[in-house]
Amino acid sequence: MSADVSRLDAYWMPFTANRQFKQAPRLLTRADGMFFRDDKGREVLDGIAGLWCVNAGHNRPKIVQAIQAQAAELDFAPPFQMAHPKAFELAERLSALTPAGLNRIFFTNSGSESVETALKMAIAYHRVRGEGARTRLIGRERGYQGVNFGGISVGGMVANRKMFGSLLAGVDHIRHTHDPARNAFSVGIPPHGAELADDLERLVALHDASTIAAVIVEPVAGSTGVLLPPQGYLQRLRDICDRHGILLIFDEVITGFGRTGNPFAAQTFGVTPDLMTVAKGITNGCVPMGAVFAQQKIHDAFMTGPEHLIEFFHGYTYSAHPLACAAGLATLDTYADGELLTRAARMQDEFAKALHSLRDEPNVIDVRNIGLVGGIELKPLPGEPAKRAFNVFLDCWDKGLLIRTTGDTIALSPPLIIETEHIHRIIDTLRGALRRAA
Ligand code: PXG
Ligand code: PLP
Repeated sequence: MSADVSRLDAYWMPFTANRQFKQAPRLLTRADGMFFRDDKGREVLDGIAGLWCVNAGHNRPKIVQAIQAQAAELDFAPPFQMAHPKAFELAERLSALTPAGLNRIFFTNSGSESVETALKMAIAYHRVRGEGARTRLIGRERGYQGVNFGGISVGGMVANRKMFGSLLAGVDHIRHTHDPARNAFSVGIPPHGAELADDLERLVALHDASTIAAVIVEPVAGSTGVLLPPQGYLQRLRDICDRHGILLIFDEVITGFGRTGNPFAAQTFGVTPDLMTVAKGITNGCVPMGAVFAQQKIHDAFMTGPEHLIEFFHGYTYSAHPLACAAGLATLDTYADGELLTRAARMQDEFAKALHSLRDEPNVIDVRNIGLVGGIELKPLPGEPAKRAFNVFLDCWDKGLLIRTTGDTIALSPPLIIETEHIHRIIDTLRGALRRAA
């Protein structure tokens, strides 16, 4: 396609440097397995599973066929006071994969919607139990909970918050866990910082537990630069929540569906939340869908009052959309066929070794890894934060590799079908780009 600006004007692109992009558009036109193709027919290795979502790789036949067949059979079914069979089937299948007790599934269409849903569920849960004063929501600095108002309020990425006014009232944040002074170049889970969870006790002392509904954290923070929880940190958060009757929400939009070596990071870390938000890998990124997994006790608390009345005044036109449910079922089949939800555990040592081989390349100040997630933090160019990493991104694209950058951290999250040859190709390409960016 030609870079005719008149054809590029109308599309206001999300989270994109629009003017820079439109001068030299990067257009993807096909995908299969580990690879994209661009509009010039070049092969581009997908180092980030699309956007942390195409966990089984691209163009998987079962998923493609399921979507095609569903579109011809039932295009839409209203989700309020009505349903279609695959919504129940998918919820049952998912509830068999989730950590203990998270067996009530509420469908949404994105991670952002899942977060809004979980926050509302938490506040309403306390209210239906007669603890209506518990309305405060606690997030974490450097957290990413999507882009809607609840999510940016509990989130902790400054650029995503500062333009948008006063946000939700009654929100506070615990400290983030990024501590390169003590943990730089840790292989896997960093050793130092479990005590950072005690920051929640500080907020309990300030606000009183009786005003706090929930705490939401990503088990591993993705968007903000692959920040891992220190050893013992998540368990400590769980214990503090239990002590004070606060619900613990894990935002597993990125970590869900195999990224850390188990179906969910809650299983990898052995800590079970009260609510879990997911999206992305639930349909292998093929049809927009998200979900909230709730402990049965939370669901059951709503099931009171006259039976003909709606219990939870919340839902989306496209909740449990037939195309998404069909894609979700075929995605779970595809994950099962390839044992993909535990494959990251089998690949992580090899992946970690390759990643950490970059530690002595120019300007690398930290390397972080878990499962099939990697973070490579670079020293910023003086006075130009994020530019060095963006230059590496552009260089990799030029050499046929798609990576993701956030600030000066490079994030890798390849499809879980990755093989040794792809790992080498990713690392070799990155190594060259890091040297050229020096
Ligand atoms: N929570 C978490 C933890 C996420 O990672 C969302 C919520 C929002 O999901 P939706 O589907 O509304 O985008 C996310 C999304 C990146 C990147 O490059 C990460 C996300 C989205 C876009 C880019 O790190 N995560
Ligand atoms: N705005 C208007 C005017 C609507 O009628 C609706 C849904 O009916 C919405 C927003 C919400 O849309 P959705 O259910 O797709 O989130």
